[in-house]
Amino acid sequence: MKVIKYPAKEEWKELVKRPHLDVSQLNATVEGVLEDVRNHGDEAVKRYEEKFDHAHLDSLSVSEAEMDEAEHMVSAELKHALELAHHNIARFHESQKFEGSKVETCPGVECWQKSVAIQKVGLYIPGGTAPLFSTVLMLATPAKIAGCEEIVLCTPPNAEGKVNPAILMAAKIAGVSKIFKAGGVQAIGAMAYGTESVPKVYKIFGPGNQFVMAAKQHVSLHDVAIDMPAGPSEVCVIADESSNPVFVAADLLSQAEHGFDSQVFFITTSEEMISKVVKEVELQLERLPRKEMALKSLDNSKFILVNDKQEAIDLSNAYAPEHLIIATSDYEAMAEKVINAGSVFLGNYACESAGDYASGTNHTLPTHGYALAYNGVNLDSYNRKITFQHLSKEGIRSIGKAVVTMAENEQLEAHANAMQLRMESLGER
Ligand code: HSO
Ligand code: ZN
Repeated sequence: MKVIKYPAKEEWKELVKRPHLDVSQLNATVEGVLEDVRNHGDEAVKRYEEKFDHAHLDSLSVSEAEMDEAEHMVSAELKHALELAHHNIARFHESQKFEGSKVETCPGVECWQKSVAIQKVGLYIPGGTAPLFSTVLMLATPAKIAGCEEIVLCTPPNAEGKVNPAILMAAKIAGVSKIFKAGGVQAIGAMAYGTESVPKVYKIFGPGNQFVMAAKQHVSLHDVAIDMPAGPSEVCVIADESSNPVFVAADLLSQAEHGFDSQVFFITTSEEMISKVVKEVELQLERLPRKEMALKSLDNSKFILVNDKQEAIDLSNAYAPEHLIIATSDYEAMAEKVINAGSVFLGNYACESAGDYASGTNHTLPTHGYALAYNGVNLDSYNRKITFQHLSKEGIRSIGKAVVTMAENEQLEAHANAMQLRMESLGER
């Protein structure tokens, strides 16, 4: 933990910097695997599964029998938890449905938007140290609500060729149509290009390691859309003298346990709070099975003492955190001032874990400062807004002359002509 007291504004730029994420040295490997998958389909995917996941697969698809088996392996308690989370995520994302209305911009000129679901989407769920079945709910639930016809999910199998049962259970609850045993770059390639068994999709969602990130970036150049650029997960907690140091420490640790590169940022107006939180972090850390991971990321964490609340929120806005917890007594007033963040948690009880799992908001959020320009996954991530327009004869009279004048001034005679002909047909000139 690095404690920084009253940093000058000129130092902020350095303070909010994330470690440089350069995936370019992985590009040669990643592009090689992608090309192989593009050219050799299932055969290449299976070969890389053997190589990287040590899984020998006859088929990439998860069968009905495997789905049933998984259902029996998941405890009733976890099933209920998944159902509760799914219910809340569905409720919140259903409330995001777009109600477009027709607008008459001029007499006889009507314009409107319609939200239309992307037909085929691909979801990537990493395996690794903690299989994130919650991410299945976060990605598949809005896809289903949006009305995507095909929801494909890829996730790596273990060495026995099996997928984590909770991932399968979550996929079933959220309504995923097809599940494949494929991880890493080969999974991204399979969904971007399509193979004999994996359908090609139009947009790929989901987190992953640096190889997956590089692969998503690469396929997004020509072949498929992606949800957003991604980096290590991060949290910023703002506290004052009224905050609960036990809760604050727990929230910082919940972020730190994600990975050795997780970003933990703590801003406070109270010097006393810093020492209380540091003490609590040390205490709680001892009880964590992922202590080593948390310790590494805490090493890079920053605990910052600022002069007042305005400075606290300004610094947070400059950092643009993926998650922002405002645990101060005046959280409502401070929330009004948030302009850059992925998802905001207010008060002493809104811990990040609530949003990570079950409150209803999405946990796929912009990291690495991308919150300056991106938002997290929501219902719109699975839709396109298609615009429509209709012009009546009156509409031609309303805007015809303006269109012709503009076209002529852009020296685009064919454009002018397309309108001119219609005007003439109505006896206009
Ligand atoms: N905090 C992660 C999501 C997550 N946490 C999944 C636990 N499981 C990124 O928002
Ligand atoms: Zn988390």
